[in-house]
Amino acid sequence: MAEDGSIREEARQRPGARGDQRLNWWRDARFGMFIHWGLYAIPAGQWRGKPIPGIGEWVMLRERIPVREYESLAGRFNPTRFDADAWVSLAKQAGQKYLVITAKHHDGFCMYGSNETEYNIVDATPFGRDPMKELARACQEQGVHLCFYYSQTQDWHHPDGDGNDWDYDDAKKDFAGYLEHYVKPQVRELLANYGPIGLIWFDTPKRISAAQSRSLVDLVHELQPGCLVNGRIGNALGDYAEAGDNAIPAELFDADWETPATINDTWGYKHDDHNWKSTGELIHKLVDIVSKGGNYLLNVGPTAEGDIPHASVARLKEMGQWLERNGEAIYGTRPGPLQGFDWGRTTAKYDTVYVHVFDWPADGKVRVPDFGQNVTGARLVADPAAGALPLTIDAEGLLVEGPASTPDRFATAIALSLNS
Ligand code: JFZ
Repeated sequence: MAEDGSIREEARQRPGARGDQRLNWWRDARFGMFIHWGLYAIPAGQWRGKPIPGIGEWVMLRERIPVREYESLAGRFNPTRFDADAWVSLAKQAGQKYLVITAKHHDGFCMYGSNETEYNIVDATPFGRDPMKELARACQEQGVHLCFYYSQTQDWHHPDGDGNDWDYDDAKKDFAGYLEHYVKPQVRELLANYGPIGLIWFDTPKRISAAQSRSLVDLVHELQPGCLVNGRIGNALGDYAEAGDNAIPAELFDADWETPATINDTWGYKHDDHNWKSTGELIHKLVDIVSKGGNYLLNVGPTAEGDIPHASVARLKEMGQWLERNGEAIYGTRPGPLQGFDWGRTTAKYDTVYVHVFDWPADGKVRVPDFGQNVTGARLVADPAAGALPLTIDAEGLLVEGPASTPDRFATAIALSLNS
């Protein structure tokens, strides 16, 4: 799964998903918000005063923290600054059309009110609220698709879940029983109690057989036919392929796929990870992914108080402002006809091809190689008032004359109208 080559293989095996109309909203969305939030936000990358390398939400496994000791974090979890409306509004402002949040990550702690275990945010924390209920309401109100991340194989808290071999004997685990009597009832809860769910994001499909993956996919579709399942349900099943974390395929990939990605280097909040990608890098990645037919699922890791780190907020808002100007060239688009050139990317929609220019030429003259279609006009997507741009066609292709000064410091989208 780690290399983009393997999502190709996985997608090749996935039966007929390409024509599935249930994915239409997701295909048009192109950009989503991932939220990794759980007890691991309290240690925030440190344990017993020592920094723990690696991704923050893995601290329990990394340090082989005994269940009884890790559990005690719940008694301290009180994110009073959590504000569902503000989180969903941030996603909106960022131009993200769906939101995927950790209902249960590998540490096994349920971030929603579950009847299957008391190890959940409502019953085990001083906070006592169900953030998923609040997010479900806010998402409904603001028109964002709510989706749940659910760790179906790894559960370091459950005696029969995968991953914890320091508290539990691996050889004695009843993984099938865990799936049947714990995972499935929890998936039922998530699909019964929070309204329409856009998709369930499963992860790390180790130990799970094809029959087991299939029965989970079937359960999701039976409970909510419109709810999608991501590729990490395992065994080349699910409705779309998942790339490796932060991995972007080198070339156009004609399938439904998504890249989950971090803004810094962790999913769960770590207070010493300040390795933030710049807004320009993030926008280029978004354009790159969309130009190759994928979706970008970009993560934030809120703190134990319930705040989304300011560095993330600032970048997301700038991305949203760029999308406010250039969204026409992103949402609802499909890969463009020109692939594999270094100064930009192309996307396409109906009778328009969008050329996203990363490096604006000093003289404002953009040369677009011929792509075999009849281009009748050019305009700047972000600046309709500028009108038609002078366009010349010769043997080499198109010459579009834009302004000499860079129109957009992140990327400039030029719309080329086609005569069809
Ligand atoms: C998984 C989780 O273990 C991690 O905590 C986080 O939730 C992330 C989104 O997903 O980590 C993975 C899963 C798959 C790959 C890499 C990390 N992969 O295929 O490259």
